[in-house]
Amino acid sequence: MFISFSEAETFLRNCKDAVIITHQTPDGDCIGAGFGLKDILAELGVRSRVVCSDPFPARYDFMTKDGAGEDFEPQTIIAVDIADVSLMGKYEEIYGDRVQLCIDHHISNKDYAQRTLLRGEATAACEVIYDLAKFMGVKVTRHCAMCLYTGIATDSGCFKYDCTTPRAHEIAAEMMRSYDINFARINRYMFDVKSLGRMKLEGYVSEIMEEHLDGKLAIVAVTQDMMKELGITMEELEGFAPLTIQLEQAEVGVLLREREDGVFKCSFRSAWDVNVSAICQTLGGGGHAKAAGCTMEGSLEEVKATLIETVRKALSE
Ligand SMILES: [Mn+2]
Repeated sequence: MFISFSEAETFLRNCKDAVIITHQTPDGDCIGAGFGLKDILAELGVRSRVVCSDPFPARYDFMTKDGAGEDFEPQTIIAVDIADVSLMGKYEEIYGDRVQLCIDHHISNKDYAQRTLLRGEATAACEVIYDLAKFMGVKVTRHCAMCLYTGIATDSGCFKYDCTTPRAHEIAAEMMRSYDINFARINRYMFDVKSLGRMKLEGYVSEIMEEHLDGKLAIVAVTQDMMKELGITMEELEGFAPLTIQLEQAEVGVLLREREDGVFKCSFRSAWDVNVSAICQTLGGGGHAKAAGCTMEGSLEEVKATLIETVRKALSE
């Protein structure tokens, strides 16, 4: 059931001992939303714990370093930035069928929770959470502001993607003005700093990038063997998807990453008009019109063939 800000406020003011679930392969938005909401709940006197099926990458330490929270038996189950229960990873089995509140910004949200606060037009889940905190009149601490800023900055590609709302800029301005956050440092760590392995991989990725469908589809496929050879992890590859649509002519770009179990995680990007969320939905995934994803099974060649055919159909529509 979709709910309003005031219904979400009533729920949060009356909850206790909350677990906040973030999605697997965590990014800046779900971590920022998780830890930002944890700070807001602390202001309300509610203790909470942030959980994730995968470890939080080191570059997000400034948000996570005070700890994910105490160990207690949760009485409240909250999900942030999670459109579908399957994205909870191992927490799907533990909490998936009893999520009491989901706060999200994905239009594709499956409404799996008892209550869903969804703002499909928001840049990031962090934008929804900031507006909720303002609506509730809850104090936003500097740490909370840094978390929420990070989610908005990362989901908007540093305020560059088409999904960036005027509100995202207004919130960023408020963050600078009122909370003295170190936005330049945050953005340096989110967008510029990379490992030597990753820098080398960028060169490699350019080399292995393929053009299909008269250059309208760019594919980069990275297998487990390649990751091992270059000493790079799945998480370090996060953020490579946008590189695919830097290619001149490309309308759709896909980054394929082979997981340890052999399944391919496919991250789609659209340069302009093609709705990649619709494409991913036909493949069992989802997301936004310009950034979406799915998983695909089979050999690399089979996966690529299916992918090319699916995108070819979408382009001819
Ligand atoms: Mn998000």
